[in-house]
Amino acid sequence: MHTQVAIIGAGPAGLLLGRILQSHGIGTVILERRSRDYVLARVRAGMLEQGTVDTLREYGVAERLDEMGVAHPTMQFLWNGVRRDVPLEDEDGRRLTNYGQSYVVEDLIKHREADGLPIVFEAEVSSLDGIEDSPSVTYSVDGETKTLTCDFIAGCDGYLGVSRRSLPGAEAASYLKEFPFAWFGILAEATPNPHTRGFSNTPRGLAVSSARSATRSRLYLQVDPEFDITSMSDDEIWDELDRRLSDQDGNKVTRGPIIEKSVARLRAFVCEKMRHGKLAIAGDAAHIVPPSGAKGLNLAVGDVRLLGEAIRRHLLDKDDALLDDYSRLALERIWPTVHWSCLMSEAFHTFPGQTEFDTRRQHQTLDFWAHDEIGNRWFREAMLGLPYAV
Ligand code: RFL
Repeated sequence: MHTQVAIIGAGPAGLLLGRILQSHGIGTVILERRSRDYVLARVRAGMLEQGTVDTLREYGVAERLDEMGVAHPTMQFLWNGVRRDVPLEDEDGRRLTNYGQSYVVEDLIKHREADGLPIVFEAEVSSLDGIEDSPSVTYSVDGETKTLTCDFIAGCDGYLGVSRRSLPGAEAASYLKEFPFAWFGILAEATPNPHTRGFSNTPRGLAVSSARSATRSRLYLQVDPEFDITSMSDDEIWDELDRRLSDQDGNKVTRGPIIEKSVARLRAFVCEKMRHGKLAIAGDAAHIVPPSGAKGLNLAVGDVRLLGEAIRRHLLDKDDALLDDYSRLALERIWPTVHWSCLMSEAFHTFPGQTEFDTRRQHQTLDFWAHDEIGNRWFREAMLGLPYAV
């Protein structure tokens, strides 16, 4: 089989890149190691920057997002038991929107399938070859080994994928920071309580409460990296969320059936080499951020906007200038965003051995973002997202 662009991974990065290339008339095959059901059920991000919403609209995949997305004009911070509203909308009306990543993925898959374009599920890619001049991808499906030849490979296969490992020089250009905690996330059929939304800094650790839709809540607790997901009953989870999220007015989270639980280690990672020859990586394959900044999906969107245009010029105009500049331009958005996500983590979590002095410094940071004009402007700009290179 031959295609113009082989895309590895049917996460937001791979699926959106497929959609962007489709709009230029460029053929793609998406290879995804997981089943269709697994990909659709995977619960992750939920906070979309205005640029992400606009990009999904631009490529015609935002009908349901426009119907179901929940506007997020302010953000709530809770510390010392007091909840504060932090304005998030800017003068141009840019704001954040809550809409689950699983919905974004489902919208992209359904459009692709309706257009008759190929996604091969349960196709595990094992190696990439010929990336200097005549690329090919080896994968196995139904126990059979197959080869896909192509003009270009887009590695959108996440942090643990095969693409970055196949990119010469990537490892030497990679930087990793591990945080000493994890996030225990639950998804619940519970109408989000607007009075307990947001991020909470408490002596018991961080908690986060957000809306996935009008009837679904996504909540997180800071836990130890080795946390055992079976160690807390549902009632104990809700009690702990209430301890960390209740405020001066006694507002409590709305409870409901918990339909998903997961634990994620907090890491930050950047690979500065994002392209070699006819292989480029994008999204979590190239960088990951701690979820406290809510930036992973949004960064992936920025990457594939740029990469889609660079591949278009490479294949259709025979112009490699943008592709040659891909890593540099992408990193102009990536590093500040990774830095921001780390600052958010440092302001909200309880670190091992944390002293009262450290806690008071965290409160100073939160106070600056919430109440100081310059601090709030900085916070808003970071949360709303940096402009795109193209
Ligand atoms: P993905 O989504 O990991 O998709 C990669 C795909 O590649 C497939 N794959 C392979 N396929 C074939 N062959 C192989 N050898 C393969 N190896 C891997 C995988 O099965 C998968 O389907 O990466 P992508 O597309 O770059 O998207 C990145 C986002 O998923 C990620 O950054 C966000 O979920 C991060 N994130 C958040 N981002 C936000 O923008 N806003 C948020 O509010 C937000 N909250 C979060 C988050 C991530 C979290 N976790 C789970 C770490 C909250 C959490 C808890």
